[in-house]
Amino acid sequence: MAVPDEIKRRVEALRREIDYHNWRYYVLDQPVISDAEYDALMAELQRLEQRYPELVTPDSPTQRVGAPPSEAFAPVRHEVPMLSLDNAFTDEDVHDFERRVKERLGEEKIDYATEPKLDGLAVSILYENGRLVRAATRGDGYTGEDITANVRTIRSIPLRLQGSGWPDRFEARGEVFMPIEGFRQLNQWAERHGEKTFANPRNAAAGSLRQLDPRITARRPLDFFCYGFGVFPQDRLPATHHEMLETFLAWGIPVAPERSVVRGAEGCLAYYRQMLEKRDTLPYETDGVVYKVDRFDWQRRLGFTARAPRWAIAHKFPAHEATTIVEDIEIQVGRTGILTPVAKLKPVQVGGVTVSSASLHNFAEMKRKDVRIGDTVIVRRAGDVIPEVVKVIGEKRPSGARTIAPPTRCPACGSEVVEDPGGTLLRCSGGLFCPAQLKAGIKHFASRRAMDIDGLGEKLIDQLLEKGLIKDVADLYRLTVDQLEKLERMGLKSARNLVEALEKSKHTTLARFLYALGIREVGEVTAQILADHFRSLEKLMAASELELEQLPGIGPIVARHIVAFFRQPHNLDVIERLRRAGVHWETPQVDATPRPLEGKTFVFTGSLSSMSREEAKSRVEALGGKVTNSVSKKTDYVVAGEKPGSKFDKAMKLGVDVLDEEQFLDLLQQSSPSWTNLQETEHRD
Ligand code: D41
Repeated sequence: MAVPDEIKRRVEALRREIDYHNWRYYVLDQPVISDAEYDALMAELQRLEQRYPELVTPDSPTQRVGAPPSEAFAPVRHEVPMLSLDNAFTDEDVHDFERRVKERLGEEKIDYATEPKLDGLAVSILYENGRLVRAATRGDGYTGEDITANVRTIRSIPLRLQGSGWPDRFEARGEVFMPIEGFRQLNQWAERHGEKTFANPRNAAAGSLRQLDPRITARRPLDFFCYGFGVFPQDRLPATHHEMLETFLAWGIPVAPERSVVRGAEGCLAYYRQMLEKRDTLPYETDGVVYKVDRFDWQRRLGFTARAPRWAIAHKFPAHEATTIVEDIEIQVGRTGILTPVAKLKPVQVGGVTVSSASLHNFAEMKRKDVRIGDTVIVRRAGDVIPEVVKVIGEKRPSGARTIAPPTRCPACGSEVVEDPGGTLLRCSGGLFCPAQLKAGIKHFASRRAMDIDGLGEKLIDQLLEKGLIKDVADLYRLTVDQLEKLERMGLKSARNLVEALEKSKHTTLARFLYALGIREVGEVTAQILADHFRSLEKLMAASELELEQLPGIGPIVARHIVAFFRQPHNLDVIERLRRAGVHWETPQVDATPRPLEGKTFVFTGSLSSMSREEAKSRVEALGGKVTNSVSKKTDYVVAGEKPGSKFDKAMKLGVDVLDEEQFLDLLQQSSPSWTNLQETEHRD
């Protein structure tokens, strides 16, 4: 049976339209239709292709995951070698580079195209007659591997080009990378499912591209920015690199938005500083910037050395990772007594900051990574997270490298150490008799989201405790300018400021006050729930476990901690003295039924085993949340059941929180009045 012409035309029109919207969405980040409209187009195309399989072509937007898993990657010889880049590390190096360029060209005013240097993998993508026909890794620069099937799954890379005027045959070259948010999601997912996590976005991108099964690659949040070309007819080139990039963009090939054109080495350095400043806020990891002589005729005159062009240079940022030595492993005691092993490091510069310690998270993690005193380790500090030990360099372990055993006594107070029910955490049982817990508790009390006492830092708390000026948080309000002024690194001015900050902190809210008390398992969310419900401290203090358990998100464990806290004579005394010192708050306004998911938008994909979609929807709505059908940046949660669809991939791409069924049930439990058993994440100090 022949396919009717109108069907053929409709299929073609749908593909053009979907390609266009893909480009608007993934490359320009300027969609012109809603996700629902897009989904409808895709659904129509899929329906028609199912009905008329003879119409399916490899470049149809439905065919991103086309090829079956392969045995190995075939070698690809690069017709135009993929050169490497020389590096500059200092301003001086950049000036030297420009001096060489000027000398060779005999020109004074040089414009440079500048772009971020992405930390990913270089690939070359061949287009023939506007269609993606092959993609290859860089390999050794001369021979790479055929990764066409995997590259086709990267949504921002067009299978068919937009616009017009492309040469019959050309290569776009650029960097495949994994955006930071997608990397976080991927690792979180892997961790929850007991799978291997990746050390950094680059490794994750490499691991994803190296998959022999493109269905796996398709699940990975990969992206691509083009930075140049390989095969390309000489007579079709524009005059400059930056025009070339604009041309690629018009054909639907993504390029980095942060690109620019600058004049001279000074312009390059200004760009460098600007990008370094922005570095931690960019959605992808960079290891530097690249400067390229903008004019192609000048590039040709400059030519190449054996391995790299003379017209380009990479100016590296300080590394996010560094190698150093573990000099000691200390045990820190947090506010709730949790013992955390911390690696004390030989100080090292990481990403422009001196790092001398890195968290090992817990003893299980320390054992898994097998970190020992004397080891050479790789430490990593990306964005604004706490530095961590990525891995031990095994070959460099000295013969005497020592492990430390999980302690049976608290290193700060000697109290017995108990294992948390979960099994991974160890805890000091000393409570407020433990000076380390006391100190962390005071720090928490003063913290911004608790009583917000400006200027009361760790060092100062140390001094106050040492000098016996305070024994608990209530004593803070008896401190005088006179006493404070005499402390180290304090002056009259700081002493006055602190007393003023203390005075100001007295006016607070019940929720903040409850949070500041540091009751176990009572984080900000629970404190708010308690404040909203009881509206008076006295009523809360008189509540029974049973009564507390009736509240949304409060389970037996939390209830027990709350009751136990208010039974401690010491705690009652501190509260009494705080109130006598003048700590006060307004009675919170009455609130109607709690709507803990108010303002939150959910999207479901795949099937849930414990309830139907309908039921899941009504559960979310009962708690004030909203359920929609398509994922966008405004979506708060995507709930992925069995066999999730494209919404899952999209969530990964956009960095939307993805919950599996278990996490979703947890969230419902935490939020719901009838289901009780909150496990609020404990804030460790
Ligand atoms: O972002 C990058 N990693 C990047 C890499 C970039 N922005 N530009 C690059 N330009 C080149 C030349 C000048 C040779 C076309 C590169 C690379 N090369 C490159 N990446 C890996 C090896 C070389």
